[in-house]
Amino acid sequence: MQDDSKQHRNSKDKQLENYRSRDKDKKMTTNQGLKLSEDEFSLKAGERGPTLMEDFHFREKMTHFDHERIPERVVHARGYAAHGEFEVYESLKKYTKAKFLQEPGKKTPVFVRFSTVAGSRGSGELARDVRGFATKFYTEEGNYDLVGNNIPVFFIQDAIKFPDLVHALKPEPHNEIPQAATAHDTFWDFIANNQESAHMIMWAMSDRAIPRSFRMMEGFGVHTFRFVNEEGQASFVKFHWKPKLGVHSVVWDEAQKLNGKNPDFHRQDLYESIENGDFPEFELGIQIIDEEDEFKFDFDILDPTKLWPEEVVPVKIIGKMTLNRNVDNVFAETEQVAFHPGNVVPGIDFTNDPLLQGRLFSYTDTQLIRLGGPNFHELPINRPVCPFHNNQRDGYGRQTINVGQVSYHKNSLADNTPSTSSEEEGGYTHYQEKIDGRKIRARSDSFRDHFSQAILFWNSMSNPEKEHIISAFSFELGMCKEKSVRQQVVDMLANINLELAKTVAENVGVNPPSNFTGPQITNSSPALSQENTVKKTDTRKIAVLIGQGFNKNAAVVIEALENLGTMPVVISEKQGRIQGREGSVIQVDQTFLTSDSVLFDSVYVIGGTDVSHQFVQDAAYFIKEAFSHYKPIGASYEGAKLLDELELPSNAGIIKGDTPEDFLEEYTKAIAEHRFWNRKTY
Ligand code: HDD
Repeated sequence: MQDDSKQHRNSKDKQLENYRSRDKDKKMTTNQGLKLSEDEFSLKAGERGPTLMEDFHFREKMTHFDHERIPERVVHARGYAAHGEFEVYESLKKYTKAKFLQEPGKKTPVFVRFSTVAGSRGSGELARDVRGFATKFYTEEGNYDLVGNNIPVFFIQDAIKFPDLVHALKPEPHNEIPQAATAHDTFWDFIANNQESAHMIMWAMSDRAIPRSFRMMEGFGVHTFRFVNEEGQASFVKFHWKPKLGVHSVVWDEAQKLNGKNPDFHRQDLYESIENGDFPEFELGIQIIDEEDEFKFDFDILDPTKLWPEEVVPVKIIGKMTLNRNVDNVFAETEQVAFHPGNVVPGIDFTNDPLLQGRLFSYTDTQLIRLGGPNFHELPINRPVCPFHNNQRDGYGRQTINVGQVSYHKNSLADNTPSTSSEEEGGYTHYQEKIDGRKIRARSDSFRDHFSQAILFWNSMSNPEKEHIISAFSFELGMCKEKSVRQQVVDMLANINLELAKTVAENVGVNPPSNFTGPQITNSSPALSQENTVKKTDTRKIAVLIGQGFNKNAAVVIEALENLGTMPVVISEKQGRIQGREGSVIQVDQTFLTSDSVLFDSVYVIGGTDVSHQFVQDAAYFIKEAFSHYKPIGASYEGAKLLDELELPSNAGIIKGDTPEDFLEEYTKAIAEHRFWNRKTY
């Protein structure tokens, strides 16, 4: 639980404190402050008679309940958020005048909401889907929102197609099936008929779409934005969040099982890591392209289906975000937070990316319906930490009491205030980009290459990653009923890689294309492969399978694992304490019934001399499942024997040993490795 007595950690927290209500130990009242004498029985005409209309308490309580729900977000409905802070490593003065990026060491409060895109508010979190990664910086110059995803490109190039994309990916309208999944005809029909999606669909079918944790995914601003410095000089910028724990994923079979075993797997992981003090950290990176270099690339930097390969435009790390506080109330904060890519501060500006331009309209519009009117900026979570004054007035749920008779500009009665600010005073001025063009509904020719970067992505994948992509396409298309849709997608894949297209075609029963039809692209970008990511043991969850008569030294290994930053969870047949040899005792955290291998990163088998047949059976199932998901497996004492008896088809990632000295180094290395793709499974 949060410690209320703690000093307020930053300016946002201090502001939120004004709105917190602590109801424990208080007297119950109506919303009018009237103390209540009874809250269980409605007011009736006689003990067995009808309820009376005059029962204001019943009416108030019931009416409020009847109105408790608000519309869920049209996309990104399923999300989870946390508070934190962003600290700048080095001044970005050279590129931007944004105040929160000027001084090394400066800290800015942030609120981050992670989400899936397609599913409803209650859907499983392990859907194969893009993840939203939206950050609100509460800066001294107003709120700056970086509303990104965990994939650096997007499906479409122009915002006018967003409703089509979303209609296609949401459950089909005639039967509202399937929930939180793109494995259905309309989505793939959209992809095949809107081939600008080729690059993004490769990412969406890659391991990126089934992250192990919100803490282990990258975030991207996607669009090209503009930095403007004090001298008015502009440069193009792309934003990256890099997780300190590296980028890691689960496997598809595991994801599907997780959705059943624990549909809250990602939020629980985030919530618990923050409660445990293992604060998730992401470094902020920027890629910069000078204005004069706008046309030096073989792609259009305004095209949101293109990334800037890190090997061509390096990512410069400029700061770090630490998520260090869970919300007090999910509805008040996570649900009511309103992001908007148009929330910018001086020094950050837009470009003419047509997807970004459309987003600049959509977000305010959606909040108006979702949050019920134009005053959502007054909700505590959305309030800037700096003062805000203007002549906007009234509307549903207005909270501010604007004092005085004047609510217009210009005026003389209030000395023409609130007054505007000059640029020097911090007034926002739009970058004076020269625009010269005809009014036209068209796509720029420079946006027409849909396949080069899809190929670059494919070329950059390791073999296991390529296999996962093939399986993902085969699964998703395999769920499409219309053969023509499957065929069209496979034909589209022939523009990316022939082997990919042919294998998928065979798997989904359509004609394999005979020729490669895309551009000749041979380069790759190693930064895109998860094989090259950071590999660490920190906070990895280990299922420790332990039974009656366990070796008394087991506790030493478990403690050592804990000291190495992993999170061992003791699992046995029954809850309570179990007896080891020579008087040793251990407390069981979970049972085979309440737990499952998919909830863990690794299994460590200890066993015992007095275990039952049931224990052996349950442990065998647990181990085999972890094994088939390529997870590292450790074993000591009787556990090693149990493992031998299973005759697993491969030794890759299987570490045995009885003492911390002969075992831990190799085992923790295996845990950091995450998965052993070279393992031959069943
Ligand atoms: Fe969007 C929500 C990210 C394109 C319209 N979007 C939303 C959220 C994220 C993104 C992370 C959830 C924010 C939260 O947690 O509350 N969206 C993106 C990215 C895009 C993108 C990275 C492409 C680069 N979005 C996009 C387009 C449009 C929208 C082209 C419409 C023109 N997005 C919305 C929305 C949502 C939204 C309908 C739903 C809920 C909300 O805004 O607050 O307005």
